[in-house]
Amino acid sequence: APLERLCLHESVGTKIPKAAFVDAFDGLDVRVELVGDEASYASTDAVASFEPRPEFLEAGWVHCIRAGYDAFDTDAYEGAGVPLTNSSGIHGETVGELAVGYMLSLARLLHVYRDHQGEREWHDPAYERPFTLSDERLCVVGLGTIGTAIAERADALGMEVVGVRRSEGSVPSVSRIYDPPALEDAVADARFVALAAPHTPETEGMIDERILDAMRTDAYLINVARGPLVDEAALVEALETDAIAGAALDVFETEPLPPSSPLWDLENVIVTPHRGSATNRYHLDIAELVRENVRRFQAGESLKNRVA
Ligand code: NDP
Ligand code: 7N6
Repeated sequence: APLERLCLHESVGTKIPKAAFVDAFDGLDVRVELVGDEASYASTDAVASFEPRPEFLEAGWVHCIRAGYDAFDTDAYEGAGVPLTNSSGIHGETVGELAVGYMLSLARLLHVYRDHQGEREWHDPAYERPFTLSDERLCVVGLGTIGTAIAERADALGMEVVGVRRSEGSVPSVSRIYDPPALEDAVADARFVALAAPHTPETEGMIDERILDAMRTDAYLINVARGPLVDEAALVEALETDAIAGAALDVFETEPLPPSSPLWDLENVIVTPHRGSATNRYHLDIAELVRENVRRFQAGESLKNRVA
């Protein structure tokens, strides 16, 4: 049956302004409504949401406004025959630039100077500490939209880029690609290791004590993917014992990061509050994707970014 209504679930409000999101669908040929948890759905409804809800399985199609759809039960969608789509493909620039910002700061100590600025201190770091990114090696784990965007930007800064992913084939700006079982070798010579793979049973805990030990002692870990990819206790241990040099983290095992986490206090760690995709146009990027899929749905074409 053709779609008659596009429901924007209120949970989108945790990441984007709801009214602006509704406006971004101006002129769409189906009715657009902001809905709450009291709503019920029919096969003529599409739902766009940040969080999953069991009742979405009654709809005709569900769109997750995140790239990482690990909170959605894909088996349930497949069982119910309801297509689920995600928002991969739109985070290259936003998350790619964040990763570059992290690397520049870790190399040139912007975060450290900012800490001292609060004390009006003209901070003088150890001479050996700052370095340039040029010629340093970056290992990108997960070479999709985000991983590729990080690789391209690092390449433009003169870095040497290697990467890890399961599928075959070369990736622009990446000089060597390793299979996931060779992760230990892939990270061994890197100054930066950046995580950009989805959270799956296979990637959960992939950065553990063994991998952290394999990293150089002057290496930095960047996580813009999902917290559970990293054994956080092992990471804290590695940071506190100087087994690695530092980290920049946008995602955590528990979010918001609890005030009791030791990560807050480490000078060599940059903590950002899961804002990798947070820019003033995120709602427009998502709306463009959803509009395209409304068009496809109505035309009986296969949906873009279908994940179940
Ligand atoms: P994509 O689906 O485009 O890319 C994911 C990549 O990961 C693919 O190249 C895939 O390649 C690779 N991959 C999958 N499994 C493994 C594995 N076991 N080892 C190594 N690589 C693997 O997703 P995006 O780039 O759009 O997003 C990636 C993740 O980033 C999302 O799933 C989400 O969790 C997170 N994210 C975080 C944001 C933030 O705000 N910080 C914003 C947006 C996304 P292959 O199949 O060949 O292995
Ligand atoms: C912002 C979500 C994703 O998976 O976690 C990120 O896309 C950001 C709505």
